[in-house]
Amino acid sequence: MTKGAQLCRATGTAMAGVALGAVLPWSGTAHARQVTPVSLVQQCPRLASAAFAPADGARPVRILSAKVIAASPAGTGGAAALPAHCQVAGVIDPRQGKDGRPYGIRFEVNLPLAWNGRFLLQGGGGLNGSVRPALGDVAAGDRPALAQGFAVASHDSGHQGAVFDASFRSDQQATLDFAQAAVPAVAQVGKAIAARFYGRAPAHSYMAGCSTGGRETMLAMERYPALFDGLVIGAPAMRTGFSNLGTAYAKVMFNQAAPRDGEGQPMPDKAFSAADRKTIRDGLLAQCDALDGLADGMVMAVAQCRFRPATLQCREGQHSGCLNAAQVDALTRAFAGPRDAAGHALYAPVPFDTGVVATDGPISGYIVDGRADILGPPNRDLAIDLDARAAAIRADWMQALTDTDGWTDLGTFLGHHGKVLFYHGVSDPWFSALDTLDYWQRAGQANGTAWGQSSRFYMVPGMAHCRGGDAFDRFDLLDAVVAWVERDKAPDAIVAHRAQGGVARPLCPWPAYARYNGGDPAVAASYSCAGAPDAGAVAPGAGG
Ligand SMILES: [Ca+2]
Repeated sequence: MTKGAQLCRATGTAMAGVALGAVLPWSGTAHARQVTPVSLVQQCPRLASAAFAPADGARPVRILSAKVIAASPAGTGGAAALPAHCQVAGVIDPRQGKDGRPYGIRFEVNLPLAWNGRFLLQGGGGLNGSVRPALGDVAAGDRPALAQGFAVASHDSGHQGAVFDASFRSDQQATLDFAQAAVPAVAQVGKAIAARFYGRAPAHSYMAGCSTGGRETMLAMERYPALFDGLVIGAPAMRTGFSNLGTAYAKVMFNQAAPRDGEGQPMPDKAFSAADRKTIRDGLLAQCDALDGLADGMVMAVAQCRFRPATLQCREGQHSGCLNAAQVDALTRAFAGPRDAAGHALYAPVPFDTGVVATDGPISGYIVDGRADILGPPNRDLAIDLDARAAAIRADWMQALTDTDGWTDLGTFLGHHGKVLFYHGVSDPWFSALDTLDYWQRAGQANGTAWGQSSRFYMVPGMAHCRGGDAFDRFDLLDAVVAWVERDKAPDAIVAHRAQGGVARPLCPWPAYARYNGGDPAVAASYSCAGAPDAGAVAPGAGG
C-alpha cells in the first residue's frame, strides 16, 4: 500500500501511503492508473454540490460536506492506520419532527482513494443517535474495512441523541427509521455516492454490525434481501423486549436469594460474594474446562458443557467452597430463562461460561454484582409478573417492527447467493448466545440445505457483549465472508487473537469447537475444530 508517492506531489496534499495499484479495476491502461487518483482528489469536493435526485418515492438527500482526508498513521489507544479518503457527510430527508426537533438520517461515507471495489454499511449500537466514524471495524480483525479499501458508510438511523435516549419514539418517521427504514435508505445513498465518486457501482456490497448493528444487519437479510451480498451479524439486539425480560427475571431470582437489609429489601450486591463467584467459576471449570483437551480456564466445548449448579450445593457440615440452596435455585432458574404460566419459554436459556461471574466490565456478567450501570440503578424487585410483561411486549407494535427474531424465509437472499456469518460471545450478559443460535437453527429449518451452504455461526467463548472479557475477541469475519461471496471459499476455522495480541486460537463453526491437540497452547495450529455436525449436536441446556 505504498505506491502513491507521486500523488503527494501531484496534489500538494500530505497523502503519504495512498495506494494506486489496485484503484482502477475499470481502467485498461497504465496511463489511467497514474492520473485518475488525482482526479478522485479533485472529484471529492465536487460531491458537496452534487445532486442525488431521489428515485420515485425516495427521500431527498442533502450533502453537507465532502473533503479529502489525508492518510493517518496508527495512533495511540489502538487507532488503526487509515488511508487517504474522500469523506462525505450528509442527511437524508431533513425535516422538523412533531416535537419541534430536527430529524433526518445523518450519514457519513468514507471513500478511499485506493478502492477495492466494495461497499460496506456499518451497523450502529444502542439506540444509535449519532454518526459514528465510518471505519467498518466490526469483526474486521486488526484493520478496519476502510483501511482494507472498502467504501464505508455509517449513520445515526434517523435521530440525534444519547445512545440510550428513546425520546425520538415520539416521532413516527424517526421511529420507523430506527426500526428499519434507515438501513435501505443509507445503503442506497451510500452506493450512489460511491458510484458517482468512482465512476462505477460497487462490485460487491456488505454489511456488518453488532448488537443494534447486528439487528440492522439481520433486517437487511430478512426485509431487503437484494441490498447486500455478504453479511456479518454479531450479538443481534433482535428482540430487546424479551431479552430485557430475561435479564429482569434473572435479577429477581438473584434478589430472592440475596440477604435482606433492615427494611426487608434485598441487597443485590450481596447475593453472590466474591468467594461465591469463585466457587461458581471453579465449579464450571471443573466440569467443562478440560472437555476441549486443555485445562486453561477457557471453555471452548460450549455444546458439550452441561454445568449444573446443584453440584455446588453445600453438603451437611460444609460451609465454604459451596453455595446455599437458595443460591443454587436462583442460578438454576435464572439461567434456564423465564417461562409463562403455561410453561412456554419467554426467552432462551443463558449458557454458563467463565464471564458470567465477571465484575470488571462496563456492566457485570449475567450474575449481576448489584451496582448501578449504564442501564440504571440496581434492580431490587422480589417478584415479576411474567405473563403480564409478555403480553405488554407482544402488544407493542413498535417493538414488533423493530424485532428481527421472527422472519426466517430468506429465499431471495439465498437465491442470489448471499452469505451470512453470525457470531456471539458466550458470556454476553445482555443477549443470550443461545437465543441467536435458536434463530440460526430455525432459519436452517426454514431454508433447508441452502442455509448450510450460505451461513455459519461462531460462538466466542468468554466474550462479553460484542467484545471484551477473557476471550479471543479479535477476528476477521469480514474477510471470511468476502472470500465466500467472491471466491466461493466457505469459511471454516477463523483464527482469533486476544486484544493484547500474541496468543491465538481458532474459532470454529458451530457446533464444532477448538480442540487442543498438543504443542504450544498459544498457537492456533495446536488446535483443530472438533465436534463437527452430527445428529446428536444440540443446544446446551442450562442449569439442572
Ligand atoms: Ca479449556
